[in-house]
Amino acid sequence: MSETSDDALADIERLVVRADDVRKAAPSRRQPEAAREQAMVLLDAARAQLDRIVDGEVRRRAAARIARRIADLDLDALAPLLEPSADVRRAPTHVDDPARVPPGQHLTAGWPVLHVGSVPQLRPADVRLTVTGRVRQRQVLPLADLQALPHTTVTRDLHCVTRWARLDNTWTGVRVREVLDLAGVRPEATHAVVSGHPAYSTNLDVEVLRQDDVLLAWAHDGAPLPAAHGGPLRLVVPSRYGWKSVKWVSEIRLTDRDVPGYWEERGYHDVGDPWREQRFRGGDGDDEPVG
Ligand SMILES: Nc1nc2c(c(=O)[nH]1)N[C@H]1C(S)=C(S)[C@@H](COP(=O)(O)O)O[C@H]1N2
Ligand SMILES: [Mo]
Repeated sequence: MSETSDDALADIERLVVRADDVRKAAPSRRQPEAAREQAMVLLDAARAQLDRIVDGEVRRRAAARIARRIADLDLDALAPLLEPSADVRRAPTHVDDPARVPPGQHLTAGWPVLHVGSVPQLRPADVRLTVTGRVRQRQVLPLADLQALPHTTVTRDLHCVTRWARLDNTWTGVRVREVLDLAGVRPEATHAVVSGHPAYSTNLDVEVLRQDDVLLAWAHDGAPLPAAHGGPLRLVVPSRYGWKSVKWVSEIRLTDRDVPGYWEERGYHDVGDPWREQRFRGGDGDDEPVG
């Protein structure tokens, strides 16, 4: 490995260890919030070193080590959003069958709003979904055309990698499968990169996209999807962590290999199955030092 890469890994290791110390000490500080912010600054500094790592695999492993800590800090910061909110139905916070909740998830009554960047204000008339890449016939579908296809309604749980879960979300939309069939997926297409505003993307298996409950949704609990939650149109992939459910979805690009998206480039797992706790790369609880 190159010298810069080695230096970057050593810097990251040092910053991560300091961030862990600061976070551990936070509850006993007079201002726990300030301590957590300090930990976040250290982790941001660690993340800034990633570009210096030449090897893509090594970079993504190091990114994962940082990402799992940022996710934990995010959950602390999200606390107020986990409470019941005025604008949405209160979600159940206990279950009769504990096996219904994937490992490490905590039930929330409210519906947190989580995304990178700010909420794009899209008029329904401006929404287009492009289906492109390894397809026979590229499609550019206005929202009205999608809504003219057969509708499906499913009730599913939403699991965020930062450990909150919202049960019983009722989504209405069109199955992605329906749209893929319009475009005609070529046999060599194994994966897709799904993109959304502003400059967000994620990777998914074609097989997953074809599942019965994978929708392009425009309604939640019978009401139009609020802009903050991805309205007018979002992807919903119930079998994966929430980061795969792209809000303000704009494109599905079929590919003949797995191309990491926004968070996957930053250390999140390529698959992201909550039942297997595939939160970050390097997998299931594995957190080897990078340096
Ligand atoms: N376009 C876009 N979609 C996104 C994200 C994002 O940053 N940008 N964040 C994802 C994450 S991490 C989660 S948990 C869910 C959250 O959806 P919600 O804000 O409706 O709860 O949206 C996902 N979709
Ligand atoms: Mo998330």
